[in-house]
Amino acid sequence: MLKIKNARVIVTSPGRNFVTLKIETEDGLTGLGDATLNGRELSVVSYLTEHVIPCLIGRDAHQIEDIWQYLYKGAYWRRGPVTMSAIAAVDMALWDIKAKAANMPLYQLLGGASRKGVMVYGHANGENVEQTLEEAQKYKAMGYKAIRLQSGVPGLASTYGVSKDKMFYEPADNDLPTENIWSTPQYMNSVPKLFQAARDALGWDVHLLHDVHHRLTPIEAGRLGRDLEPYRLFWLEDATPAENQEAFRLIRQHTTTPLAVGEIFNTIWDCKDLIQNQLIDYIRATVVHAGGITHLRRIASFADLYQVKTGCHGATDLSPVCMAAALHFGLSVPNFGVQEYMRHTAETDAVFPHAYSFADGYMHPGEAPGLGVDIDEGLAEKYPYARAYLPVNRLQDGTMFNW
Ligand code: EZ4
Ligand code: CO
Repeated sequence: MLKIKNARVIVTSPGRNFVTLKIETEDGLTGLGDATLNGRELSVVSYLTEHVIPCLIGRDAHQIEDIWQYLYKGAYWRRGPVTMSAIAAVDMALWDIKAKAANMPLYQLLGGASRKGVMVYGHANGENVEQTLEEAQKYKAMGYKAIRLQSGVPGLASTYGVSKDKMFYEPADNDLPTENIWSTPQYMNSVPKLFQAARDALGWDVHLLHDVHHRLTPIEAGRLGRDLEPYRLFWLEDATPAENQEAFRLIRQHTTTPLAVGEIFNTIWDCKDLIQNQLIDYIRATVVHAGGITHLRRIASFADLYQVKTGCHGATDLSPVCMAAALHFGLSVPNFGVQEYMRHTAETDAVFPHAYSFADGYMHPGEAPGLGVDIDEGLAEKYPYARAYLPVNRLQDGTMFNW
């Protein structure tokens, strides 16, 4: 028995907000879990502090599955991003503790390494095609095997995925939501040109990815996928919103461009139909927003039956704690596809010292026992929480749209 003595939530903002759960056992072992929900951070803090932590004290930290079921079934109110991020944080922290108790890096407890490293993709973005490809060349030079390309759309003042601060793209940028303006026809015209130029400039040896960020209807997405077929994308991400999983059937009927979706999914129920009907190729659910390592493994096992691979979300709003968890998961899971990797700022890396590393396009979680991530609480205190929102998006006539 590894009795849980204490648990508390640490909020810090070294350039952006992060919520971290720290669990301590009576034997002095500690575990960390990421609980960051971008733009809605304090709702998870409150869920953990007011409702979850009191139920954890005195429990056996070794009983990860039972505690997961207790928090999921015991709340009565199932699923949803706030609940599942809170459960994820507990789950991550408990796996961290169990692996430290075993004196092993977590991936060893998950079945051991299935590969040498975790292939990651970086984000190249620019105001126009030329700038985007210049950025992509930098990623290629750093050894990346896979690169996501997002470019400004001619005629639109701003576009999802394009920022000034290239390595640390940060969408949650304001004390109140920033407003963007969107035009689907202008976007649809610009993307194939970007990828044609990209193949000319970068060649065919590098995987290229693109994120539509939920902005097309299924039939528009079918058209874009078809237009992009000559450029052999690794994947087309979030082509249409997925509340209606059936929507992806229409896209599938029109294109062989591989499809990825799921960074906003919270449970296996959000992707069950997509997976069992083979409507997608990559599932992007990630540790922090999909109920932790325990639940993500369940999603991945189910996906494996249908040859759907993993492609975990890994933007800067997922803390280094989640990044480490994703790397242990990615190193061990049989149906690994790719891992998104947006680098954190130096300030964030200093608050969360970690064992994981990048080399030649691959990441490795390292050999430190547990997740291999710590939090420097003294340093964390120096960066107080600052409210920040993701942008919103309107059509040119003012109609509220998907961001
Ligand atoms: O908009 O992480 O693929 N990555 C993405 C990200 C998400 C943010 C939301 O918090 O789509 O940029
Ligand atoms: Co995305």
